[in-house]
Amino acid sequence: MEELFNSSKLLKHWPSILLGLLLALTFKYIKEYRRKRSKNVKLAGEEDIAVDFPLEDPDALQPALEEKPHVPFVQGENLNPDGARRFYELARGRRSVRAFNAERKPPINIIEDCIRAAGTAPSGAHTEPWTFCVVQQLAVKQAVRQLVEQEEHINYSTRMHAQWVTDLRPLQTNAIKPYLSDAPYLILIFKQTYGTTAQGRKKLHYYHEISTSIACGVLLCALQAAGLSSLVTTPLNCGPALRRLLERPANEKLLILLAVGYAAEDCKVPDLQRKCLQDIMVKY
Ligand code: IYR
Repeated sequence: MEELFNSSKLLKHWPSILLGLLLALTFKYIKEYRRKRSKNVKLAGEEDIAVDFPLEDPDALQPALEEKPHVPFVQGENLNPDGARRFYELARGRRSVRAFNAERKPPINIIEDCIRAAGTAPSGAHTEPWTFCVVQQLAVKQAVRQLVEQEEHINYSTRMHAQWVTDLRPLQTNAIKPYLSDAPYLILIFKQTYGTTAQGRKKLHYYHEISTSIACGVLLCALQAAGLSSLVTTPLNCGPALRRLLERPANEKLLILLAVGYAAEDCKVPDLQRKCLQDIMVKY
C-alpha cells in the first residue's frame, strides 16, 4: 500500500524531480568546466605565471591573504600646500648619474627608509613580490661589476643590434662601469615570480613585474627626496649570474640594478630635454 502510495507520489512529482536532477547535473558540469579552465588561465602581462600551478580542490582553496573585515581609511600625510608642484620640483631634479663620490657614504638608515617607502607600493593581490638586495661590501660590488662588464663587452661588441649601440652614443655609455664599484650602495631589485604560503605551498604572484617596477619608481623618488643620486640599470644577460652571486632563490629574477650615493663633484650628465605636458597627456 505504502509502496503504491510512494510510486504514485513519484509519478505525480516527476517533472520537479527531473528538473532537480537536471539542475544538479548542470551545476556539476559548470563547476568542472570552471576548474578545468582555471588550470589554463594566463593573465595578461604575466608571461611567466605558472600555467601548471597545482590546483587545489576548488572547495578547499584559501586566499593567500587573511580574510578580515576592512578598516576605516586613514588619509596619510601629504606635502600640501602645493604638494603636487613641490613633488614635481623634486622629481624633475632627478638625473641618472654615472659618476659617484666613492668617499662619501650615506648612512644605511636613509637607504632603509627609502626601501621602506618602496615597500609601500601597491602590488597584485597585495603579494609584495619584491626583494631589495643592498650591497655595500667592496668585494661584492667588484664581483657584480665584473659580471656586468663581462656581459656588457659582448652586448656592445656583438650581441646587440648596431642601432642599439648607435642610440646609446649620445649617453656616452660603454662596457666599462666604474660606478658599480664606486657607488657606496648597489641595490639589486628582484621580482619574485611566485612565493610560498605559510603552509609551504606555492603562492601565485600576480603582476610581479609591474608591481616591482612601481616599487622601484617609489624608491627612486625616495632616494631623490633624501638628496641621493641614483642610476637605473637593467643588466642584460647577467640576471641569473647575479642571482647566484647573491644566493637568491630561483623564484627571484633580477629586474633592476641601482647604483646609489652622492654624485661625484665633477659628474656630468647628458643635456636632455623632457617632453612637455602637452606631449604626454591627453585630456578627454
Ligand atoms: N645597460 C647598458 C646600456 C644602456 C642601455 C640603455 I636602453 C640605456 O638607456 C642606457 C644604457 C649600460 O648601462 O651601459
